Amino acid sequence: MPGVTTKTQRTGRNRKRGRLLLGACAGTVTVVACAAAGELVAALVGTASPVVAVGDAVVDSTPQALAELAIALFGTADKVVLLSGIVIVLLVVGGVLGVVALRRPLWAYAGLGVFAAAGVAAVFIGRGGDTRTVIPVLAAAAVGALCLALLLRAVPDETAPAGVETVSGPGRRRFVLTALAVAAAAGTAGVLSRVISGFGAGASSRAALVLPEPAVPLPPLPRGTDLKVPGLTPFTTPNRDFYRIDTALTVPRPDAARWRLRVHGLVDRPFEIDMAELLDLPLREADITLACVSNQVGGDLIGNARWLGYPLADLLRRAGVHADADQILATSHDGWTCGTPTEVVMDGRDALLAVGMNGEPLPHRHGFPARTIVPGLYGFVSATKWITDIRLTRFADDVAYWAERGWAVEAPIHTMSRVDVPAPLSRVPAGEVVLAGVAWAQHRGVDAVEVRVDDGSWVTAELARVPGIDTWVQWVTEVTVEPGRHDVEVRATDATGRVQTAERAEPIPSGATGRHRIAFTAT
Ligand SMILES: Nc1nc2c(c(=O)[nH]1)N[C@H]1C(S)=C(S)[C@@H](COP(=O)(O)O)O[C@H]1N2
Ligand SMILES: [Mo]
Repeated sequence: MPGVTTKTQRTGRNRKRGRLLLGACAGTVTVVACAAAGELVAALVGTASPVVAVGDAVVDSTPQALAELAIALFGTADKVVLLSGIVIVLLVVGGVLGVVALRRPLWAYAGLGVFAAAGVAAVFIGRGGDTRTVIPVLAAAAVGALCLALLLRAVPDETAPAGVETVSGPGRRRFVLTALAVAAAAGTAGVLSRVISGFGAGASSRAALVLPEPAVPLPPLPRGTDLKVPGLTPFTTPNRDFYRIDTALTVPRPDAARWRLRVHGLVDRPFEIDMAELLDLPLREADITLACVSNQVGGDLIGNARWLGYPLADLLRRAGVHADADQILATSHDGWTCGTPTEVVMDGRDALLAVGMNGEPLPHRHGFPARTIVPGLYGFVSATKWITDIRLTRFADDVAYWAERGWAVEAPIHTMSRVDVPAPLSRVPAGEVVLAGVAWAQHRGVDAVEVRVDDGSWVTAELARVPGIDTWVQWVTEVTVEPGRHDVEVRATDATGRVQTAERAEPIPSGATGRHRIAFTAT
């Protein structure tokens, strides 16, 4: 009868809807179990988890424009956003698979198979190419199939007479209990995987690592490197505040005891060195400010630390570099690559294979157990974290990770300055106002910093002391301003006499240029 719904029809429809819901639930719980199993097995095997493997593949094959958009939108939270996106997609796809499974279980299992195949493909697309990652992928798929079978069996039968096995009766209870049990098992596996990777060999080997005294120590920082102006960036960036940029979705934690660095390629005497041997070498300290090429004018992807390490030049001399090897191609534990001009590393500057940062072993986020650091070059062409391999080659023959994606091959850090005080858009009392900030021109040194208010005349700021030419320098000055809104602009002059350009350039391909300008209100 059109327009009229009978009671039986209604219960039938409700029951159907309830079943669909249970199916979707079975699918999502299955996916959660898959992911958890993947995490756990990955932690046990010591490889990337399937979700991270897929994320790596996405990162590595994302077109440059999209990657930039993601960074512009989410900044350093881009990793979290990407991983959350993957998880959401997985949950939705799981729900759909679950619904499909009610009618066509085989299709759902085939869907799981497609998942597994995509995971395996991701392992081979992503950098690193640690084929052992296939193990957690397959384990996840197997656990998924098992859980799906379990959950499907618990979904009450559609054809059962009402009151016996209905979706609202004991049948549903059985399903809910099964789903809860699977979810609890997944939760336990997830927590366990965190515990295992957290207390894994990498973590304990960092705790156990004792840095030797430097053979060539630096004196303490000269008095007056830090002007201690409130709101001004400290001269030394504490490790926990140091910016982190890398393509790794989860922080690699290589085991220092098993770490080896191979030096090979266009050299006379290729060799390998392990951590014990490296720590036995005469290490030196260097104050170096590291900056990211993606840093915008006024941005904070820059930090300064006292590094402890062995001169890269000495390491290369030990290998005997061929005259035509113009590129040092470094590779990290997770397969990222970095190309540095050989000439720059050999020119006498403090280019280091670093093991220490501000008096402690490198934090995992900053490349434990060893990384390179080259004063004067942006990080993407010089500062390989979790380094495992150095191959001498030629720029004509090998292209590093970011160069392949449109970034520059050679990338010296631009002369740059930033206003920290007053904070942009802040309110300060009118009259005498303190202006302060930092300026940098690594390996050239900053000779002068000038500021001007409201496009007036340039005022020379006072510079703090610095231990050398490889760090940033704090600057400070005082101006008198009327109540109202004001602009502050800053420019640095480096020791080669070059004044920081006003010409605006985007970070890609070789670093942003232009001058930092902030506005504040005097009241
Ligand atoms: N293994 C690895 N090392 C890496 C990167 C990376 O993606 N992977 N990124 C580089 C970039 S772009 C920068 S700016 C510096 C940042 O070092 P930090 O995270 O210790 O500040 O690391 C460099 N070393
Ligand atoms: Mo960077």
